[in-house]
Order: sequence, then structure tokens, then C-alpha cells
Amino acid sequence: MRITALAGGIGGARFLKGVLAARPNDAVTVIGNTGDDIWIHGLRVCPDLDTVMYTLGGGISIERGWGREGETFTVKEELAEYGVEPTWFGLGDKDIATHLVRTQSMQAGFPLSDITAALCERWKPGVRLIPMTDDRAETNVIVDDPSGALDDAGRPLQIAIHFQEWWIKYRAQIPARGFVLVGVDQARPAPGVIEAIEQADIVLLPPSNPVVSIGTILQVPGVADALRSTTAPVVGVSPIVGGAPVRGMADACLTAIGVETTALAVAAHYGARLPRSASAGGNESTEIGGGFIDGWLVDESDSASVAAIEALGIRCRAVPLLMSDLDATKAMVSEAMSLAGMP
Ligand code: FO1
Repeated sequence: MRITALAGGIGGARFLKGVLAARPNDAVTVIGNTGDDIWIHGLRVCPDLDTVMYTLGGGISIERGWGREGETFTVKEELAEYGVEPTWFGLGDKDIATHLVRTQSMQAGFPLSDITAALCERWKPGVRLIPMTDDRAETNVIVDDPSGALDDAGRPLQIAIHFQEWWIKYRAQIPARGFVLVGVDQARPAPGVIEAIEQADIVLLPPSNPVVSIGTILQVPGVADALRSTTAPVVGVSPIVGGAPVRGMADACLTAIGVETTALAVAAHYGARLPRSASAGGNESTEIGGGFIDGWLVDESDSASVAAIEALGIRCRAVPLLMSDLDATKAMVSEAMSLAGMP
């Protein structure tokens, strides 16, 4: 069976470990978010691609969820001694080797998708990892200028900062007024991305950040249409449990785009893919919904939302969603496959 997953960073990577454990005989393609990518000290860093590659390849720092295990930060400290900014980005010494290989390969003219495949030859993650695009498209966050500057009308001046600065330096604690994926209009899906969606037997949306991870991938021209039209069932896993993100700061992102931090609101945000059923009260629309999902897993603590989600035209089931260990994650994957009607 061909499984395709759209994945962000830490939550997505952890879920994918469960996919590989639950479905050892299936071919898994991961379309990785590259909106988090950043140039740091002249090096190209691809946080979500590296998190998937290291997590599935056995090199991840378990306690951080990103970067390498047994990492040191000597180069970072030396750069700080020179007063070189940014000092807030955790550039690990082992991690730098990955960024050096990637950067020199880019400078030699290789596309990011080829470079990612080459890096994976070392890590053998057990999936085909494809960046969502080979083109530069970086998430910027619109915030009130942290310096307190005001515009001519005396209102807080709004500026755009790179997602990593918002996420790491400000810990997403300064309100995001919006997100802009700079360059996405000119970006093309990387080779294999559209086919991986169209030819899949099932497409999974792991519990990654719906705004800055999954939402970012959906903005790459062609991806949303492929998701709406693929014959594969599309099943998502709620990253929100009991009104809060399991990990990370998805609530800050959802609030910024006016979506409530609930499993139901995120399901509605993704939207039903199939024609709305008569029971939903909508007219028998022949075209499929404007949305992306057929099924949605919510945590048992959100079981009260199942009926409302089903009324949206999305099949829904309440199961344990905490990826506390590999067996728990495997069980989630089996539930997702079952919800899609897969053996
Ligand atoms: N996250 C942090 O909270 N602090 C860091 O210093 C940091 C450094 C870092 C370096 C390489 C990398 O691949 C990821 C890194 N991350 C760090 C995580 C990263 O900001 C996030 O994982 C994603 O961008 C969002 O999922």
C-alpha cells in the first residue's frame, strides 16, 4: 500500500515513527514542510525536513525533539563571542555538518529534493522524504514591532519577522497578526509531490501544526487541488486535545488566523472533502466540499465533538491521541487506517 503524509516537525515526525511501525510493508512518502527554512550564518537550515530525517533515522535529540542527540554548541558559542547575530538560534555542531552538505550542494546547483534524498542515504529514515517545494518560500510572521515603534497614526508599527525568530526568540509570545509564506506564489511543488498525493492509497495529515506546517504545504500551488481530487481517502489526526495543543504553540498560530483551538474547529478549518450529505442540511452539492479531509481522529477527551464533526461531512472517531510511546502511536495509525476503510 502507498501511504503519503504531509508533515511538519516534531509531532509529525513522532507520528511517522508509528506509521512505519504499524505499516512495515507499506511504502511511505513524506511531503515535508519547508516554510520554516532559514539562512543562518550562511548555512541553509531546513528544520522540519531534518526533524523527520533525524527522528526516523535515529539521530534525533529525544529531549529536544529537534537537532542531534549528544549535541554540543561550541560553534554557536564562538559566534556569540564575536557578537555575531542571531545568537538565539540553537545551531548544533553535529547539525552544522548537515547544513554544510546542504548549502554546498545548493551552491553547486542541486535542487533541495535531490539534496534531501542524498542526506537520507546516510540516515535511511525508511520513508521517501520530499520537500514541499525546491523553491524558496519562507514563513514570515506579522507582529507589532517588539521595539514598540509606532506608525504615523500612532498605532503599533507592524513588521514581518522570520518564523524562526518568532518561534525561538519570542517563543510565540508576541501575538502573530498573520502569517505570510514569502515567495510561495512563484513556488512549484517539488518533483514527486503531486504524484505522491494523486497515486496514494491513503493520505495522512499527522498532528502537525495546522497553520505553519500542514497549512504551509497546502499553499504550494497545485497541492490543495491534488488533495481535493485524489482518489485516496484523506484522514487527519487532531493536534489539539482537550482545547490545547499536545505540543508546540499551535494555539498561538490558530488564534492568529481566527480559528478556535479545538479539535472541531481545526476539522472545520480543513473542511470536508466529500459532497455534504443530506443530513448536513446542505443542498446535494455535486462538487466536493472546499475542504481536504474525509476523516478526522479526535482524542477521547473530545468525544463530545464527534457528532458535530460528522455533521460537517467528515467521518470522525474518538481514540487516545497522546503519542506517549510507540505502541500508542501505532494504535493511532491503525485507527486512522481503519477510519479510511483500510485493512
Ligand atoms: N527550536 C527551539 O525552540 N530552539 C532552537 O534553538 C532551535 C534550533 C533548531 C535548530 C535546527 C533545527 O532543525 C530546529 C531547531 N529548532 C529549535 C526547532 C525549530 O525551530 C522547530 O522545530 C520548527 O521550525 C517548527 O516545527
